[in-house]
Amino acid sequence: TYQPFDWEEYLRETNSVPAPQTCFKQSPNPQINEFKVGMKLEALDPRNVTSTCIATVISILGPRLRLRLDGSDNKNDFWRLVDSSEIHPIGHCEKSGGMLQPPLGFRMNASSWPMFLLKTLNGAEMAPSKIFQKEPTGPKANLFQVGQKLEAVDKKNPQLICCATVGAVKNDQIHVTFDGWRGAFDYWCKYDSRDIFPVGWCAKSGHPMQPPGQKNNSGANRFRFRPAFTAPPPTPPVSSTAPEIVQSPEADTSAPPPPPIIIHFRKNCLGGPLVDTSQ
Ligand code: MLZ
Repeated sequence: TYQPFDWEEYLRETNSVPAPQTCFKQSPNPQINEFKVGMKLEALDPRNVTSTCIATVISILGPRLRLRLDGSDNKNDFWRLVDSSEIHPIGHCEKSGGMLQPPLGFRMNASSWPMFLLKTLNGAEMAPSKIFQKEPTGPKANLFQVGQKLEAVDKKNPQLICCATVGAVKNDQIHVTFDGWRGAFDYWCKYDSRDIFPVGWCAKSGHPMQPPGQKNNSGANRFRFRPAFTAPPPTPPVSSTAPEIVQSPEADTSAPPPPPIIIHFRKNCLGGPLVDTSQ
């Protein structure tokens, strides 16, 4: 059985606080997902946002839809919330004076697009407009603070929503860092990104949540069990004697320094063919 992540315990362990709901462009109440696998809708092409394409629901996780553009391949699926402003019922584009476009990387000749579109929509199950939800209004300013916890989409594995921390705040952006993972997954996004959620969002909306990673070296696991105050690292001992002797990092600092090595030069001795005697 699926064990929901225990945020309360984790916040205690890490001595941290969640970013308040008011920071996010997310509905405070969970969105009901009435979409079904196979339904068709209109979606902006994520790789070319000026064009509206036909998309099919491939799978469903909580209030999120895994979408694939018709005529595209299966390597460019993307996820949208049921209250995304980037999805609409079929007919919306035409009503607003636009035309449905082939997706970037349309696998057929562009000239076959009109016929492809006709065949794609013929007899298709179209998502009814009543199941599309209105996008919430976001906050007017960046209210996030460094150290606050949140749940965030892993853009490299976009089906995953993971335990994260605000690592930095700059103007209208925040740096999303993933707890227990090396920086490779971290990213900057706008404060009103639809990919970030308040603590508890997954549990409320029936979406799985990824607990912190287990990586333990240097920067990783860096948000687990972080004490409230971290003492600065100890400074190396300062030697009062023999300032000329520089010790290697491995040297045992408790041992007395070795005696100096004395090298004698016999000035009038020819050193052999490899020794330059001109200096
Ligand atoms: N299987 C992947 C998942 C990484 C998920 C990280 N999320 C922040 C991996 O181990 O690389």
